[in-house]
Amino acid sequence: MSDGTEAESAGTGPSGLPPGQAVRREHKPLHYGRVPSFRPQRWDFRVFGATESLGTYRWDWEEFAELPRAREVRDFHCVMRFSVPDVPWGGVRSSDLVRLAPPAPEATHVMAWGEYGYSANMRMDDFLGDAVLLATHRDGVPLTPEHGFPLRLVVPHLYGWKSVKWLRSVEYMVGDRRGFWEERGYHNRADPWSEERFSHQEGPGDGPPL
Ligand SMILES: Nc1nc2c(c(=O)[nH]1)N[C@H]1C(S)=C(S)[C@@H](COP(=O)(O)O)O[C@H]1N2
Ligand SMILES: [Mo]
Repeated sequence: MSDGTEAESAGTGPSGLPPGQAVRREHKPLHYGRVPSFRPQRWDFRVFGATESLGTYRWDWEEFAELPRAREVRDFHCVMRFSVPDVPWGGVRSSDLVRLAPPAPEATHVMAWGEYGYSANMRMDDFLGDAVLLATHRDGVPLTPEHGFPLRLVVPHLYGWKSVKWLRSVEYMVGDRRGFWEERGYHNRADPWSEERFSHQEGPGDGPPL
């Protein structure tokens, strides 16, 4: 019984969300462990590992604030089956960071490190995705502590656990290694459009052996 409107495409929700996701407008903070306190004198952000120079890059809070800034509005998809539509983020583009801290040609993946050792791995091309930000702002104001103040990664095209809150460093890697949730049963890549939720769904070559 067609009313002339387009049928939903298979596996995709009516709102254009990835399959298996429902809208939740309120961005309820979700994380493992406690919210760290920010001490600007002690805070730094580092890029290390397989850099082109083999050296480590470091910015203190004042220096980080001088980096070029950008904005992106993107849906945010958590593996717990909710999506927050149209989240406005502000911060530094991963592509600008990589320009300032060039990786060695052999670097294929990155590990994003948060406070307390939380981590998430991703391919270099996912890290360099066009809307990926090292975000300091949400809705035009600084992040709240629960949402990652002073700095978080936002990788909107992958499930939310890759968007590391309280980001402190990025490690360039030659080859892949699993991060915190990727070692604990979650999918190595985490593409929500393919519902890459769990590690048991991985095919050969999707990630390092568990
Ligand atoms: N450091 C850290 N970052 C984290 C998490 C965490 O437990 N620790 N949880 C992730 C998960 S599962 C999601 S869905 C998002 C939630 O972001 P929000 O709290 O801003 O909604 O943060 C991600 N980043
Ligand atoms: Mo999540």
